[in-house]
Amino acid sequence: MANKKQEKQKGSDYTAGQIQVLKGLEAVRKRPGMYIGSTSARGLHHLVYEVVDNSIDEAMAGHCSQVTVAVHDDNSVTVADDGRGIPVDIHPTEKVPGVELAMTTLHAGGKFDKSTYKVSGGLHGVGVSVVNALSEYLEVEIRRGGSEYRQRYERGIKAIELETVGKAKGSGTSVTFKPDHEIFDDLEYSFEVLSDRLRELAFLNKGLRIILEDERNGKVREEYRYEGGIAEYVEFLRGGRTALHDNVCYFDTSKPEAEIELALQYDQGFGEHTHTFVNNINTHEGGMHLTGLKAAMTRTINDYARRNKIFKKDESLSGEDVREGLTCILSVRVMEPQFEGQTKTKLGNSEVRGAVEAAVNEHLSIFLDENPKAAKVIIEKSLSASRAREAARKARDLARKKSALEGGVLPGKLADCSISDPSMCELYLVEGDSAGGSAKQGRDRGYQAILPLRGKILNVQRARIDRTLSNEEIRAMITAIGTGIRDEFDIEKARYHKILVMTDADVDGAHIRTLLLTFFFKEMRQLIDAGYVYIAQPPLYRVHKGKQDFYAYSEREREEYVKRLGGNGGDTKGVRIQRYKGLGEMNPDQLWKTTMDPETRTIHQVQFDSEISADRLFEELMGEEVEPRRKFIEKNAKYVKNLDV
Ligand code: 0RA
Repeated sequence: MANKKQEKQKGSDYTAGQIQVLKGLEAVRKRPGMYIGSTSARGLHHLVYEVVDNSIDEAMAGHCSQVTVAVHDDNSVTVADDGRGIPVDIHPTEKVPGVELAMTTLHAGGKFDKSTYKVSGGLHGVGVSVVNALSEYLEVEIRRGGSEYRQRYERGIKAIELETVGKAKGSGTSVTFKPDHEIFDDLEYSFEVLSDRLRELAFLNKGLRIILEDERNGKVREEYRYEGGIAEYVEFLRGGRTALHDNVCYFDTSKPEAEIELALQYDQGFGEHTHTFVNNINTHEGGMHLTGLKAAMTRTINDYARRNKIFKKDESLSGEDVREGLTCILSVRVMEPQFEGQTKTKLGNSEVRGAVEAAVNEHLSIFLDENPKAAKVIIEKSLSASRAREAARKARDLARKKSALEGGVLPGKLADCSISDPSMCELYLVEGDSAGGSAKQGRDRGYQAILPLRGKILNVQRARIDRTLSNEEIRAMITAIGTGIRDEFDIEKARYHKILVMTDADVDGAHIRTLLLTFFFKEMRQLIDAGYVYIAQPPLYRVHKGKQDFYAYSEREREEYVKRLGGNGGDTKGVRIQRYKGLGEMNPDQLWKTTMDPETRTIHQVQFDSEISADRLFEELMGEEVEPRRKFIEKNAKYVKNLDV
């Protein structure tokens, strides 16, 4: 009935309600960044998460056991679940089917059901209507009450009324959409990026089966389902690091303020890998739940050690001490989360702090009591961390005194630039003294500084802070950059707003590049977040004939240039190809043209899709295990692909 009536409504016959809808979705199309963050690859992937979130909400409410995400040949995506199906009955006041409200009204997500935790309504949580507005088309299929229904939209505007397709068994929702090329710069979905997030969602929602199908070039299908939930996530994230105790400390408890789930395990490494989630959203900036967790861990471990007379008289452990070598996931579910902070990933609900603190106090102390062997190694580990930290503090004080005496001089190897405005200045970190020499000659000394780095810098992933700071190459880098590291880091003190890593295009170069990025990631994260860190890509080949000279950055480019100069395949017709094995093979002029001149160079800004995948990647590349490092080139190729240009 209602549907028939709407079919006739055209032009000036629109009702006030529909005009509102059109205005709402038009606003989304005008300023998509406001709703999904950006229209780059990140925003594109966000569309999938937005739809998946709705299915996850259905799963969290206990009505859905499986979610399938399929990427089709044309980069359209289907998200299907076996939930209750979006309601199709006519809404009493809005006079349209429930599904139509969901597809056309901003923030309609939580309208139906207020008593459950919602992913949607969280971080971006703008609802599926935004996906609808930003898609060339969107089709929704619903199985519910014995029938199958269907509706279609084009750029947010209804193209086919809700219709009954036929009979159906069971229930569920399937949404297929094709991101609009008028909106997005890049329409290509990344299997890696999708699989990382979907796997994470499967870990966070114990028992939920999530399937990812990629129908593009050769079929790929992955299935994620973890009965152990975040306890399995912790083992997964620990990867190759050697555990200090076999069983993961895990608990799941429900309090009035929040549902709290925690998993943790210690390893022989020196890093801390704690990740916190609120309603499945990674709270990168931490917040109240993290504060509660840290307080409880420090207190419980100290209490246990004191009670069991493990300390020598006035020993005690700091928060940092008890978190060395820790892999930890804290996942909380909160009814009405308040997200704060720059990226809205900091939990503001103060009542959650106490709830988490009490739960962790209780359950961690039970774990320690029940696992005295684990308790003993954890405390020994923390005590050794405490001693190392004390040694590092002494070393730092000494270094500070020394540098005060020297008047904070810049490293001798640095060829600084003459301009002093950091926003105009660039620092090239160059592999090797000989390439460093060429770079010094070839550069524009006005705004380009060169710091040659000799040999391999220390692997910071495996070293403690005291050893990191005793490495000369690293100290030179820190002084040249000017920001300091860790807690003392101050972005305002950056002496350059572009820091470019320039290494050879070979395995060693890739290794050094990864070492440097690991260092930035571990010790100067904000430098990456600020967008100051770049990779300079040197050419792989010079293709020339007579006076014509080209530089190729890939095999494909090389072939293109060879063709352009009239050569092909075996017959090169006087076209000469030089393969560059290292930066040192280029003269200063060539180095300038190919890798340093802003007009012609190729540089990639370093960005991470997700903190967790970056953390895992560095661990794989730089951690204890040898095997992953043998596969270095493969992995590294994948890594560079993940960089946003
Ligand atoms: C609100 C109410 C009901 C289902 C849903 C939302 C729902 C939405 C989506 C979006 C994707 N998959 C979904 N599955 C379910 C049903 C309420 C009822 O049946 O009583």
